Amino acid sequence: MLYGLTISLVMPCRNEAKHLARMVAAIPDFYDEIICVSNKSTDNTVAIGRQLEKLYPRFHLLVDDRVVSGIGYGFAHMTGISRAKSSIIVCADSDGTYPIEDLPRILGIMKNRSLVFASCSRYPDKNIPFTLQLGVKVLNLEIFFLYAIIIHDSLSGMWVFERSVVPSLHLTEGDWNLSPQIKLNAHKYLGDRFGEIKVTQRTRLGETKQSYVKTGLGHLKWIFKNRFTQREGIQSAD
Ligand SMILES: Nc1nc2c(ncn2[C@@H]2O[C@H](COP(=O)(O)OP(=O)(O)OP(=O)(O)O)[C@@H](O)[C@H]2O)c(=O)[nH]1
Ligand SMILES: [Mg+2]
Repeated sequence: MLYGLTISLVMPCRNEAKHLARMVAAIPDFYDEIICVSNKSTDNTVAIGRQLEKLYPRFHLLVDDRVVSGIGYGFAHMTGISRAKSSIIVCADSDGTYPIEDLPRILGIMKNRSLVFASCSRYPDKNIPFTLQLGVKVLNLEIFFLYAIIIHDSLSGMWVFERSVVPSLHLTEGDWNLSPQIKLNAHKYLGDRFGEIKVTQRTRLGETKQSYVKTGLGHLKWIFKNRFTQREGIQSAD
């Protein structure tokens, strides 16, 4: 509970067993509910999640093994979001990269700017590798030319929003493309109640498994296609 608001944290999770316990132990008390959604984990993520459920009543481990071309990041988010009960939902990766402890500041800015959806932008940040920054910049530019939206971090994986706006987000993408979709739809359906707030990213816990070029090209294609064909509706595992 923060500023009189209940808070749910939703985290997609694949093969994060090595540091899940450490990460969950460090989550601030103001999160009333922590929902971790494993997708096709092949390590001990689910078993460790079950142990954590016994230790922490606010922690829930869900499993959603649906995938699109092997990826279930979007499905995991949609399932977690549809199960979240609090008035504020925070979505963030479970690899320790996003500053979830920064929520009091973020909510303060949202209140001042009358935002109901904030995407937490990692850019500009000179410490992030140049090639990654360049990839995100190309996608930001694509969004600018196709949608006339100025966005600094089209791929941020941390979003803070009121639960009441979930139906307006029209989430459908089961793979990585949920990330650009949530921002484009928030902008489309919420107008100036959508905004970006700068955060500072940390180094990932554990090794990266991301195929940056493949995922980036997938985003480039999806952002283009989405401009001309849009599907609507949230999909959950139920
Ligand atoms: N549920 C689910 N989670 C995933 C999947 N792939 C990755 N994740 C999780 O989603 C988050 C983002 O994935 P990452 O592998 O960190 O991808 P990234 O942030 O683009 O890349 P790096 O952090 O640089 O490795 C992490 O918390 C992963 O555990 C998936 O297919 N399904
Ligand atoms: Mg990551």
